[in-house]
Amino acid sequence: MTTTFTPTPGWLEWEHNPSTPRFVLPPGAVDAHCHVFGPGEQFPYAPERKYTPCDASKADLFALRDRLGVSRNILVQATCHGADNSAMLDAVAAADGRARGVATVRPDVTDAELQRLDAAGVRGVRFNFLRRLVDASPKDALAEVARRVAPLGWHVVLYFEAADLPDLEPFFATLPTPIVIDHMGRPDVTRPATGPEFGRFLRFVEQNDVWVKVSCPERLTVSGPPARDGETDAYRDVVPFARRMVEEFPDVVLWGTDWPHPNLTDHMPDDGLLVDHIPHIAVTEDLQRRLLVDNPMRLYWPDESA
Ligand code: 0GY
Repeated sequence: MTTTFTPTPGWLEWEHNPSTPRFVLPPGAVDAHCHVFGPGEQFPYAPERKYTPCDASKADLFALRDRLGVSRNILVQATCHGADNSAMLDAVAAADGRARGVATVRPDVTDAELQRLDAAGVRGVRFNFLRRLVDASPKDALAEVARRVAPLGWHVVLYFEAADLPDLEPFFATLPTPIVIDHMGRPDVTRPATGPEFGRFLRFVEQNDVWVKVSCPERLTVSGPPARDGETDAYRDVVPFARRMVEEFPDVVLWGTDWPHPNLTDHMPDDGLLVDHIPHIAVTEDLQRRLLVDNPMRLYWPDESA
């Protein structure tokens, strides 16, 4: 018997007809943060989930990839699938070597399972600290997961909000793996990009083995999305943060769409316009190549990296 899932009320469906970007991505560009959701009938959502998404299949993802001119994807396990990585692994397997995965595992995961995930293309685990998405995991359980995956050469992807960084920073600094931070640590973009809060984040990046995704302007913006013509306003309040990150840390920044954009109720971004945001934050071809190709290749496909 299959189960039918009804998306959480108020949930916006992802954009099925994104504009074709004006900005042409360089050959080999990697979307380093995206998800697949279900389909629920084939890959049921986790009983402990905090939301039920609209289905977003691997075929939908690959269609978007080709529409945007992306070459490769990093599929990040979303909380609605809990620690059942099957939908993500199914998509990575279907991508013909053009995708890698970031999984969720529990501390009691077996070595055999970790080996299986590694062989399937997983290169990291994700720790999520957003209270609206997950119940808090004890730090010692997370530390145990990090200890278990470190020998595989994996990294830990961290999702947290800027206000929580002071509390979490001592724990992050103990992790024995490289760290990848989602969405620039979710800064409050009503504060200055030159102010002490973002400064603290930049210091943390400087002092640790950290990579940063300059992703999700659509989640961070307060001024709102660009007009459909893309030129009028490229998420302008987010630009100073992302641009500072890209210019001060050109060798550890990554970019991603965050498709299919879970948990958005105000506006659903046009993924074509998210691509058009890139030249506003990485203003030279050299910075664009590092952000979109060189850095993600070094992290996820080191054997093929130039
Ligand atoms: C994201 C976004 C979110 C959700 C998840 O794992 C998840 O459920 O990541 C969010 O609601 O902010 O950026 O991937």
